[in-house]
Amino acid sequence: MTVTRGRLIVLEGQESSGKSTQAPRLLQWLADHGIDATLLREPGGTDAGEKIREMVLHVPYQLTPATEALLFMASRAELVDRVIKPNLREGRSVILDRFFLSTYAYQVAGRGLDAGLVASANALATQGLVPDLTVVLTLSAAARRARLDRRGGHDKIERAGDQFHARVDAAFERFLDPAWQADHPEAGPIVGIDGAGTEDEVLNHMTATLTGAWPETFAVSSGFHQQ
Ligand code: T5A
Repeated sequence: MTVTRGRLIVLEGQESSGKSTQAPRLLQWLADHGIDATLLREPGGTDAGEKIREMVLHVPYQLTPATEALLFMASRAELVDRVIKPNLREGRSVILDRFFLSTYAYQVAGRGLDAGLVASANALATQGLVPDLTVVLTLSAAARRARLDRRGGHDKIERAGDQFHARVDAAFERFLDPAWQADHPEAGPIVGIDGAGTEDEVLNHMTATLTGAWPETFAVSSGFHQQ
């Protein structure tokens, strides 16, 4: 029996844009359409990845930008090889809360690392795995700050300052440009969705985007088809 490869759907965007709120809702929506999927997040998802997550987000000492980038990519290499690729091969789709666009946004645009060097290191981590679709949730800086303040408990990157986050915002906006996507085939198709609505509104936009991307899948509700 031929097993159809699952699809990799990535959620991206700034802190508090709503990724972790929407990811389980999207997982449920896929299940309601008969699609077997699993939810993963970066950094993390493996034993090594969880240790790296603690180190990169919560230790009190400073890391150099290169160390920070390499740690995110080391967690990614573990997750891609040990978890994501096996799931996709077995026909299970993966919803991934952050992937390498985060490294491009935070470590390249935010911290100022060289884009080409980071892309090369990232290629080692991803082993050529291209997302089938990336959804970038967008949210204004003011709305983001209000959500972060309501929630409290900021990690190291959330505390990085307004100018840093403005560069990250600009990067996520740039990723939506078709010309940028044409120059970055490793990223696959990327769409932006306004994260400012209610949780239901945002989910509806996301599911409409998936239905638009794969009408044959959701028309018959029978699982993803190989293209
Ligand atoms: N990072 C990560 C890098 O620098 N480089 C990398 O390569 C990678 C992979 C990860 C950090 O690491 C950085 C980026 C991050 O700074 P994290 O905690 O795993 O940190 O991820 P974050 O994305 O930062 O998690 P957040 O929780 O901050 O953001 P989310 O998941 O986008 O937001 P969410 O869903 O948790 O919502 C935040 C708050 O808003 C509310 C929620 O209830 C919550 O309180 N909310 C809404 N309120 C009103 N209306 C809605 N529609 C709402 N949706 C959510």
